[in-house]
Amino acid sequence: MSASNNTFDPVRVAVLAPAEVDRMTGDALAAIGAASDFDELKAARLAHRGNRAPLTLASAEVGALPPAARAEAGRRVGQARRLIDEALAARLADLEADRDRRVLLEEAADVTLPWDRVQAGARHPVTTLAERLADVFIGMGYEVAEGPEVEAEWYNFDALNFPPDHPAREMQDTFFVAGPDGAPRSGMVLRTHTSPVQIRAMLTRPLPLYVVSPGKCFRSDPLDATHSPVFHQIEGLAVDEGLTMADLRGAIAAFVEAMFGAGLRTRLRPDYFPFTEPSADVSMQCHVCRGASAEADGSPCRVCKSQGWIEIAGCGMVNPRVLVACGIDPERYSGFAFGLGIERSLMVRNGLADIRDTLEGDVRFSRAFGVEA
Ligand code: FA5
Repeated sequence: MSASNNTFDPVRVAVLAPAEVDRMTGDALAAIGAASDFDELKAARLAHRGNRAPLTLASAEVGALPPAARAEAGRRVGQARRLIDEALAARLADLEADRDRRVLLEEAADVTLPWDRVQAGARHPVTTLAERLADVFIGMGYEVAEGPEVEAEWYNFDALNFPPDHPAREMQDTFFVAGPDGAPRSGMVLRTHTSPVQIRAMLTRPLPLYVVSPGKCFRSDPLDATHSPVFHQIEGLAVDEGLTMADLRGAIAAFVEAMFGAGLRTRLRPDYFPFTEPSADVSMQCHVCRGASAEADGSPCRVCKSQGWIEIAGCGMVNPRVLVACGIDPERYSGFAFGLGIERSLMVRNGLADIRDTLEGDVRFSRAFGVEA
């Protein structure tokens, strides 16, 4: 600010002269009117109303005028400021209205467009079937238990009463994890079934115990129409006082009816698993011909190959040696277990001829099952 200039005529302080204030106002209004976007308007505001704007600098001179001149100069500058501020506000409102109009047009959603052009992702049918199978047992009071896919041999074989020389341990069935020093074995395997989860559950959960364990398994089986080196199983295990083979039959019958339809009979035939005694394989009446072995037109049933029955699972009463290995008193507790292949169940349930269809990731395959989120 200049020093007090009592002797000066206000009109002679050049920057406060009416013509000069009008010129500054005119410049400002022209710049504001010409601003075609928010950036240009901001630049105009800084240039004409900012700290270094000519009008701001001029208004600093008002205080240096003699009192008589000060009021008039102050009014002039104040009015100029008001005009510029109003112009800024009006231009800002115009630009905002323009932007809103443009956004409305550019971002409008055409609600008449077809909505199903973009394919929604969906889970694989093996996953949804595994969840459905687990849900049947959850509905019967079972809990879901999980275990690692890279498993200790002890859980996968020893604790399940596989003798050391059991053929299932041999290289053709099992992927052994190599040791760190290049040794062919490390004591770890890719689990060959979900049964090791039985052991983990018995070792860690309180009794009585009702668990179901879906999961991925690995075997060095060559890939063909019914075998895959990577597949899924679901395992059920119950350990309680007084459980018998009748409870096992009841659980399996309830499960088959829930998955394949009411009224289908189940059949148990003797089988062998080291971890169950007695052991059985489970078949269900063919859900297509319902045991008639033939289709409605008399041709052989394609699903059960005219057998009338379809094998679906292995099962049995938990071998007392397994209970002992898990620290459970076999005099007090008994248990039953069952396990089935999920891809094979999907094949039976949906009439698939080739397990490889479940592996290839072709969306046309998954789409045929419908989109289940
Ligand atoms: C077992 O794995 C037993 N752990 C099942 C069991 C559990 C029995 C509890 C008793 C008590 P198995 O080797 O039969 O059993 O395999 C079970 C199912 O896994 C088979 O019926 C089949 O559906 C599926 N499966 C086995 N190998 C393959 C494979 N390479 N590809 C696809 N599915 C397979």
